[in-house]
Amino acid sequence: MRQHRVRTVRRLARAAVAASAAAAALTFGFSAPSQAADPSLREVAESTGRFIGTAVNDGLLSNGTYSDIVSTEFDSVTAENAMKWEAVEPQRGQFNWAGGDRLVQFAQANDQLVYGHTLVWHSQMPGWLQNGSFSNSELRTIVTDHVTTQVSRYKDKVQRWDVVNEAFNEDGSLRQSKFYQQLGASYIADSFRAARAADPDAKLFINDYNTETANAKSDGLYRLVRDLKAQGVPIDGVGFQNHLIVGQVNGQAIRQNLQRFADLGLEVAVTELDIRMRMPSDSSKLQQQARDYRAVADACLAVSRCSGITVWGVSDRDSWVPDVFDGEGAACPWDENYRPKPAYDALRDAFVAAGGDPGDPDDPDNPGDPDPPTGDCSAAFTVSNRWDTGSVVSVTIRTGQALNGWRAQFDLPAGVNLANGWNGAFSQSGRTVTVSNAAYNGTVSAGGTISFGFQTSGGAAQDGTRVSLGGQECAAG
Ligand code: 9MR
Repeated sequence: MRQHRVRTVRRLARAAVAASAAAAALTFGFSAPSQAADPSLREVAESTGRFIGTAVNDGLLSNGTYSDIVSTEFDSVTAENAMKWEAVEPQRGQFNWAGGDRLVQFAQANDQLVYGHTLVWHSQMPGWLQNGSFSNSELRTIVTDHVTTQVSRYKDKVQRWDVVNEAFNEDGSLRQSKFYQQLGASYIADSFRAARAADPDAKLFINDYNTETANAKSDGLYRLVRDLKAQGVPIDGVGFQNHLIVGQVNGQAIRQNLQRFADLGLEVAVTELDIRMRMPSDSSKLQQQARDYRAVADACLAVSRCSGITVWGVSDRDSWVPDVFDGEGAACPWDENYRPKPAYDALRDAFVAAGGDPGDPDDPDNPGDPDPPTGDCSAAFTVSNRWDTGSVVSVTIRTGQALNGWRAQFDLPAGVNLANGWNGAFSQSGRTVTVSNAAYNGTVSAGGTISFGFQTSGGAAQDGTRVSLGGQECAAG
């Protein structure tokens, strides 16, 4: 977002980070983080039309230093554990939404997207499911009911879901999970269909690890998603976890692999990035780690359908790595004392190099991009969810002529502000909101559609608001 208001708010927020970090240092006995750079990661990412996210550990949100970094540096959050099946449905049919709801509220308060993780996964299943014995048809109903209930709960609040997680063996065959053993591969298509029915606007992903480059496992994943698409199964994207090792990152191979999935017409995303090293860390390992982070970020940014990057944890203090890999750690962009590491700078540099420096919007030398031309258009502006102080809107524009880059505009009611948006780069000036294409959805064929969505704060948007495309008002439609 380019508007001055947002930047000012964020500058103030960063000052608050420094202040509360100093307070936290007294409380927790570690030193205050050095001031993170300005503009923040989320600002440079938003200017490229991509998101930058982090896994969030629910228990740490009450730590001011932690939550300040999450809110000021990231525009997307993923629940590290709170939305997993064992957390959400600990007893059959009894749901515990506390952790997930907290994260969604945090995201709404901080203008962030939510990446939902994860609906159907062989790991972290509740005991009743793991150990229970069910007929095939009962198990199918259990799976689709769970997907339906959870996606419905967070309809219009979670923009992307890892519907199926880690379905593959290393050799590219499907993992012998309880789901696969009883239901065969059909559990995957059924899960996606249930998710689409519950929230038609959420982007539906399949997510896995060790699939970052071309290998037997990613080949198996490729064949599956190609076939799902061919069968009309509602899948939108593929998540690549990217739990990597310092010194073993091949950016070019990652880019090529992202591109082959993108060429199937799918969104791709880096969903769980961390890059671990053998401990103790030293400055040469940290420098290599920074180069490796940069390589992954550059790979995503080189692929127009790569919508964003999520890191798996803010700081080395919070990471899952040391618990699982003996003698390894220091995998995150912030260190144990919440100080940004060279890896943090590398991520920022990657977005800036991809055109992500928002610059100063008050600078007359920074006029923004010219309006691309458009022909006739019709637009549906639909408020899909509203509450006292906000709303969720989805906009679909049909264009009469082929576009290579687009810019849409509309007005919000007085006092209503744009909070966050997806599938476009958003800015607000007065009541007017301008949305231009993200890197991955600028090309639209004649008769094709543009879809984006956003949340408001301060009040609700109005159903049926008129939209213009390239300066021409679109018909209602
Ligand atoms: O980071 C998560 C850790 O706290 C949990 O104990 C663990 C349980 O399996 O899951 C970790 O997150 C995993 C993610 O959900 C799926 N991909 C691999 C991640 C790291 O194990």
